Amino acid sequence: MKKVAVIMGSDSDLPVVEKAITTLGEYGVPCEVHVFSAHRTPVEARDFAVNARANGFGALICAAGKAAHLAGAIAANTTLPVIGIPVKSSTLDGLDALLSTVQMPSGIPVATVAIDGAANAALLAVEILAVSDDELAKKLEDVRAKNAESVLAKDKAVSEKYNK
Ligand code: RP5
Repeated sequence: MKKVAVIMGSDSDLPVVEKAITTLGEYGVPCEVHVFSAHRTPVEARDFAVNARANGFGALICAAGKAAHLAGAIAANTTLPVIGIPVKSSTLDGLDALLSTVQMPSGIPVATVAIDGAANAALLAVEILAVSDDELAKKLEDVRAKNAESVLAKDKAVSEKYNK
């Protein structure tokens, strides 16, 4: 199976990013975790992106806050799918990171999830790998079905209380 990289701009992003790591683990997807910064370690970030396909990665998750250029800088150096997590680490509550991550110029896409949306970033990476992995696709379907059951149970409880 291809690996997923989980890259963050600073170790201060780890509390948000951990949800992506645990979610990938729940699906049995191997991942590598790194701290690379588009601004503080641009050479290492570039080198990782350039070599990622040859190193067995199938998708790259990039989390950063403030003037969040990490996902874009990684995407500029690979044709692997890049998923950006804007991190709420600033006085602007993550809106700065959201706009920096999502507003990519044509030709260099970054699939941007919600501010602090680490779980969805991991699920999107799993979905990308599942395009060519039927077992993984089945796991995704099973979890969706289980989640739907839990919401239906909540509907039942609320209906019983209020719809008499
Ligand atoms: C960004 O600046 C990082 O991704 C982090 O969200 C934010 C603050 O970084 P630190 O100053 O805590 O290292 O580059």
